[in-house]
Amino acid sequence: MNELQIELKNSVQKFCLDQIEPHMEHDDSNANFRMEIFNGLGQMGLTGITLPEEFGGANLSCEDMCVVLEEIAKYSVAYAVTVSVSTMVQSIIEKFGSIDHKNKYLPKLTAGEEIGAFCLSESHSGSDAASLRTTAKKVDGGYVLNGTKMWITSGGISSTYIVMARTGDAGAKGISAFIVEAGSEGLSFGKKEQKMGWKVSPTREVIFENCFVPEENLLQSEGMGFKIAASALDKGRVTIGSIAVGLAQRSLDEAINYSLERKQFNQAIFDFQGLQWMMADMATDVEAARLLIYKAANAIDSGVRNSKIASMAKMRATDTAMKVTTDSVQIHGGVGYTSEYPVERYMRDAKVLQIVEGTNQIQKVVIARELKKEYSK
Ligand code: COS
Repeated sequence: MNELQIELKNSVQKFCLDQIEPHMEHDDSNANFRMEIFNGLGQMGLTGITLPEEFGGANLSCEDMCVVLEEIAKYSVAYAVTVSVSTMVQSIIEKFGSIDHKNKYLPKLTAGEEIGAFCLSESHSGSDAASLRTTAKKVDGGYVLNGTKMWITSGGISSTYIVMARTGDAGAKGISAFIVEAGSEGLSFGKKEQKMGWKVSPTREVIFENCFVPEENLLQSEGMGFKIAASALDKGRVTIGSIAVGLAQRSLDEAINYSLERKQFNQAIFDFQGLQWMMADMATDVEAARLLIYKAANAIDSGVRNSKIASMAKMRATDTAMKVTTDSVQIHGGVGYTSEYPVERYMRDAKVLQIVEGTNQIQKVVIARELKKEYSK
């Protein structure tokens, strides 16, 4: 880590210890999202880290963003994910939007006054994203959207929705991307999903019923929607991976600290070689996952398309989080399974990391396709 990253990490840690950690147990039980925490992260310049300064961003690298997200995730995966997805939305607007889009939407998003949401999945199109059925019919002056998006992170609390909808034929080339504002007529939200983890972050259906979207809210041109979504996911997968690294690191910290204190058979349980080997494996896996995330982040920072390394990093980091959080509960024994200790929450928060932004099985599809391309040249 460079000096700036160490400084960033320390200030994020202080904010999280003061503002987030004290609420986590209560808010997890009550599925309570606090907008003031997100606003606070915004005031620290953390909600638009990679965006240019002219739109209120911090103009930092993707690697810097990974350092920040890793640190937030040690205290709350939910707020880290809210920042990650909202920044993905900003990156889409910054890369594919017009100057008017950027001036209109970015400043409040980068400042953390508002949140952005990414709407791709539908009930029958999760992994097979190109089969989505939400339609955008061309009408005078714009498009009319109809359909339902599922499992949308920050649904209902976001101001700006990037929505992929079908303007053309079946398949990826018939999909377009739109900016839809909260409060648009015909936009509503389904029930909050009752989830295993990520309870603080609201996940909802986003419903479009004859929702009119002005023509200027089409991003790029008709048919570009799938490419816009896929390239955004290349970044989103890396940032999700960095959140997994933070969660895994925190779970490892908890396991080591507990095992140094807990005594059985007249010694700290850390001193049993069986547990030492577990913790050595956990520490090695976390370190390896972090290095892969940094490599993928560096590829983004150098502007090289990075689908293969992004998928590798997302898969390895999130599988590591699942394994390390599970082992941390195991090391804690009976109390680890109760809410007296936070490690049961960490294990619940880990699971969906293997599913969101493309399941880890889909990451293998992406990796294998890229390998085939490389080796067929
Ligand atoms: N960047 C830019 N363009 C990309 C791209 C990327 N990362 N990935 C694909 N594209 C382009 C392709 O080049 C292709 O364009 P051309 O036909 O002009 O070459 C187009 O997009 C369609 O791509 P492809 O043919 O690979 O589409 P598929 O339907 O075969 O994609 C997978 C299959 C599995 C890769 C895709 O559906 C996927 O990623 N699914 C998971 C979805 C997901 O992550 N959902 C989570 C939602 S957010 S929680």
